[in-house]
Amino acid sequence: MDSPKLKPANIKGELSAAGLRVGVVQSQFNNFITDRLLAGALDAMERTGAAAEQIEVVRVPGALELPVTAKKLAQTARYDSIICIGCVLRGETSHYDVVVTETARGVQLAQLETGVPLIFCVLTCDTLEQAIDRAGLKAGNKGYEAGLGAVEMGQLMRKIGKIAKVAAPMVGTAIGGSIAEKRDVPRNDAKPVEVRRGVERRARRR
Ligand code: INI
Repeated sequence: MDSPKLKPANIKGELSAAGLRVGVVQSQFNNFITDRLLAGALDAMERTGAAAEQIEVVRVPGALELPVTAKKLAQTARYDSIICIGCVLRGETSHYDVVVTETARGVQLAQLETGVPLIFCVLTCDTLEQAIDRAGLKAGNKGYEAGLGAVEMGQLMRKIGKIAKVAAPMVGTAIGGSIAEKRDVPRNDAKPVEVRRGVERRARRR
């Protein structure tokens, strides 16, 4: 296969916390684990340049309370991204499955509804040992990964937001220059339908 000559715009969020505001929702259930996940997330954000004033931590009783709280925070438009921290450990009954499924579903729904990235940092483990391994031992610290994810997604959303402000629908303006100009693609200057209707109404009145 020939190596392609296409050089598409490469849009990525930088791993720099500059200018970001990040919310963290921490579940208190199994806080022996979630405290370590929180520490990992804060460590990652500190290493990417965040100051304490840029981060707010909200505590909730258990994983099931993460979605509604993260959604409420997202709706304030105060945060570029929000980390949801929890730890669900399998017990003897099917309760585990309910908590895991509904928490994941709720967080996913909330981020789609609000458009604010909600970083899912909820460990779902069969044993405490598995959770410990993922909260700073053998398997790293998933909180640290979540902290990096929150910074990267926060910056990415800002970038996409800036592009959207100057871009026409369909063919947009990429960072550092216009894709339309570079590729000789006609710029789409179409106004949204509502705007066009307004213009037509005003024209008829004249
Ligand atoms: N919440 C957790 O965060 N982890 C668990 O392991 C867990 N278990 O096993 O029950 C858990 N349950 C509580 C749940 O999240 C709610 O807080 C509770 O049901 C009240 O709504």
